[in-house]
Amino acid sequence: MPEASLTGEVHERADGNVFSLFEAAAVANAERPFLVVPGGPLLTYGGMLAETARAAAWLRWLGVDRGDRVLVQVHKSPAAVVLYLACIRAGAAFVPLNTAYQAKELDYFVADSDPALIVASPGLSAEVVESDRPRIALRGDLEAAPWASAVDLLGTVAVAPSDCAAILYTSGTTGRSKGAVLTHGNLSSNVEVLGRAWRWQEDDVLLHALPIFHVHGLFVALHCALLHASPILFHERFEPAAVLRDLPAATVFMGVPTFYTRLLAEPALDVDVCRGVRLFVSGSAPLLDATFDEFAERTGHTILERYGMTEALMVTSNPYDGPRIAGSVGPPLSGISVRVVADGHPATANQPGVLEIKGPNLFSGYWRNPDKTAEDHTADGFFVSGDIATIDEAGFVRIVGRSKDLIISGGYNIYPKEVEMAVDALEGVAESAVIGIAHRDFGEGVVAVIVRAPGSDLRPEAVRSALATELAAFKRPKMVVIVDELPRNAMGKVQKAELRERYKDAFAAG
Ligand code: MCA
Ligand code: AMP
Repeated sequence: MPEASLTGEVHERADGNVFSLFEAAAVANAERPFLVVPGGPLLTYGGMLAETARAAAWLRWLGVDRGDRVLVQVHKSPAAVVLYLACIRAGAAFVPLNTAYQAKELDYFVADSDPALIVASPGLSAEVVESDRPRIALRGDLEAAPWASAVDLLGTVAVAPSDCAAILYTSGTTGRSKGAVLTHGNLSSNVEVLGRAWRWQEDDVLLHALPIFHVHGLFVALHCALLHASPILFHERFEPAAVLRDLPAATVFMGVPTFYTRLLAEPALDVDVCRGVRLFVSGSAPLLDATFDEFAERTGHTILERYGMTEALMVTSNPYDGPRIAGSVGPPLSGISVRVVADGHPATANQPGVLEIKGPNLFSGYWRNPDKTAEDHTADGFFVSGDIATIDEAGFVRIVGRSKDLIISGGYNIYPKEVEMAVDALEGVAESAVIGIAHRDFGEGVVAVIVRAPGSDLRPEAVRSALATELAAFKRPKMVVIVDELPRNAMGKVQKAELRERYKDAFAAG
C-alpha cells in the first residue's frame, strides 16, 4: 500500500478544483483511514493522496488532458473511487455510467460524450461497445490497478470553478439522454453546504453502500466524508445483513428509500444496532410516511429526508436540529433559492406547482445541447425541475408529483418513453404504454401495457426476454400486460392516468 508522505510539488494548491478541499483535509489527517473494507483499513487519507496523484499522472500519460472526458463503466471498488478522484484532480471530466447498461444503450453515451478514454470493468458493456477510443480495463483491487506501477505523480490541476468536473447523464422525456455538466464550483459549494447542514464532524464514520455512478453515492456520501477526512466503511453493494453487521461502527448512513424498507425487513434491525449512528439520510425518491414511522419505532431514529436532482445536486433538506417532517423534504439548503410556479404565477403557500431552483448548486448546462439547456431555464436563471411541489408557511417543501413522465424505481430513474421505444421495436408489438405502479420494494415498478400487431401471438415472457439485450435490467418491465387497445382521450393521447388506476394493484402481492 502506498504511504502517506508526499512532496510539496504534489500538494500544489489549486483552489478552483473541488479536489483541493479534500486534499486540505487529507493532508491534515494523513494517517486516518479513508476506505475500510471487511478485512480492515485499506487506504489512509495520505495513501489516497498518493494513489490519486499516481493515477492522475497515468491519465495524463495516456493523453487525457484537462477538460477531456473519461467515460467510466466500472463496478464499485476502491480502484473505482481512486479513478474518480484522479480524474477530477487532473482536471478531466468524469463521466460515470450505470453498471447495468447494455452495449446498445452505451453506443449513444460514447458518441455523445466524445471521450478521450473509456474505462470498463471486465464483463461490463463498456468493454465491448464499439469505439475507436483508447480503452482500459479496471479491476477492483488497488494493487492490480493500471496505474499501480506508474512512477510519476501529478498534483491537483488548477481549474476555474466554472470548469466541468463531471458529466452525469439523465434520461429525457423524449427518450434521449442529456449529459448534465457539473462544475468544480457546483461540487464544492454543495458539499460545503451539506457538511454544515448535517453537522458533519471529523470523528464521523460513514457507512457507504450506494452506487458511485450517481449524485447520491458520489457527490453526497463520498464527498461529505472526503471533506472531513472521515473513514468510510466501504460496501461494494447494498446488502442488508452486511449493513447491519457494520452499522454499530458507523455514525452516518445514507440510502434510497428501498434501503430502508429492506433494512426494516431484517429482524436484527433494532435500537442497539443503531446506537452509534447520529444521522440516517434518505433521498432520490419519496420516503413513505409508513417507512419513516416504522424506522423511528424500531430504531429510535428520525430519518432525515432531503431532495435533489442530478442537475442541481442537493436542493432541500429537513433540518438536522428541529423537526424532521414525514412527507416533507425540508427547506432549501443555505444559498439555494426555490420557488413554486403555478400556471405561470408564483404559487401561494401550499399551492402545488412546478418547483424551480437557483443557486451555486445549479449545473452549467446540458453537454453540447444549448437548446435543451435554454428550454429548461427561466429568463431569470431558475432551473425548471419538472417536480410538482408545495411550500408551506414555514418554507418546508413537499414533492407532491411530477410533471415529467418519469418512474423512480429503487432510486433509479426510468423514462417510460425509452422503454416504450424499445418495446415498440419488438416484432409483434403494435404499440405500448409504460407506467409506474406502487411497488413495495422499489417504490414504483415498471408495467408495460402492450397492444399486439395483427396476427401476433407474442407472450409477456417473450417481451421480457427480448428486452434483455436492449435495456438495463432495472428498466425492464416487472410486469407485461397484453390488451386489445390503449385508452385514449379525444386528442388521441394515451390516458396513462387511467392505466395507472386500472393496474394500481399489480404489485400488491409482491
Ligand atoms: C435492481 N433491479 C431493479 C433495481 N435494482 N429493478 C428496478 N429498480 C431498481 N432500482 C433489478 C435487478 O436487475 C434484478 O432484475 C431485480 O431487480 C432484482 O434485483 P435485486 O437483487 O433485488 O437488486 P439489487 O442489486 O439488490 O439492487 C437494488 C438496490 C439498487 C440496492 C435498491 O437498485 C440500488 O442501489 N439503488 C440505489 C440507486 C441510487 O443510488 N440512486 C441515486 C440516484 P432481474 O431479476 O431482471 O435480473 S441520484 C438521484 O436520484 C438524485 C440526485 C438524488 O436526489 O439523490
Ligand atoms: P435524478 O434525475 O436521478 O437526479 O433524479 C432526480 C429526481 O428524483 C427528482 O427530480 C425527484 O423527482 C426525485 N427525488 C429526489 N429526491 C427525492 C425525495 N426526497 N422525494 C421525492 N422525490 C425525490
